Amino acid sequence: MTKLNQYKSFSTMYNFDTGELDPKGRVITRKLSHMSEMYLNQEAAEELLKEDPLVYEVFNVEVPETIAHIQHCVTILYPGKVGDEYFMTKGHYHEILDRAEIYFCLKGKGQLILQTKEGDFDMIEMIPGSVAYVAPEWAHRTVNTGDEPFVFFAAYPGDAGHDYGGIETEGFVKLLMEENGQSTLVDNPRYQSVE
Ligand code: PAN
Ligand code: ZN
Repeated sequence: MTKLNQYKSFSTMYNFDTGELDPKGRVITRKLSHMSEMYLNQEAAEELLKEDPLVYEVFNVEVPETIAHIQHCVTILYPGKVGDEYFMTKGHYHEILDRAEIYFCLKGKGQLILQTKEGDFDMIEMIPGSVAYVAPEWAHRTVNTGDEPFVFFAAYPGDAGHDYGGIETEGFVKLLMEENGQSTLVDNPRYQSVE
């Protein structure tokens, strides 16, 4: 007699026009008011808060948060700037630090910003087709450097979790700003080592 497996396989539909998943799953909606203090130019942030634009949405397929499973989701990061700083995700370390992740860019363009607690920094360009590997122990944030939504699919171990802690208050070691029409990395004056 065959024993029934406790797990069930399934699929979700990615919509190439809207960038959304169907079913949408657990949706995270981040407006500027959820993260306005993370941008360098606080005067520009205050001004933009009157409209409180949608910065990004995440459509999370719901699977158990255990190592047996693989979390997967799509993020739509909208175009825009706060002062000269591009719209970005909050960014995080994984709660279980040594959990890696894969990002696959589907639409638009941006940069994947990476750093470690030891102070290493890295940046990977994301265009449709780019498959980026976020190695274990690296914090990661995406930035939309284009003028259309930047959409990417992500997959990571089920138990990884998210640690926004130090990044929420100090940010990343460098910021991506637009200077003379070019995206330029600048030192983040608010950053101190998270040690
Ligand atoms: C991604 C991110 C998503 C939103 O799915 O969670 O793009 O970014 P923040 O979580 O930094 O707000 C991921 O890296 N998951 O692990
Ligand atoms: Zn992650």
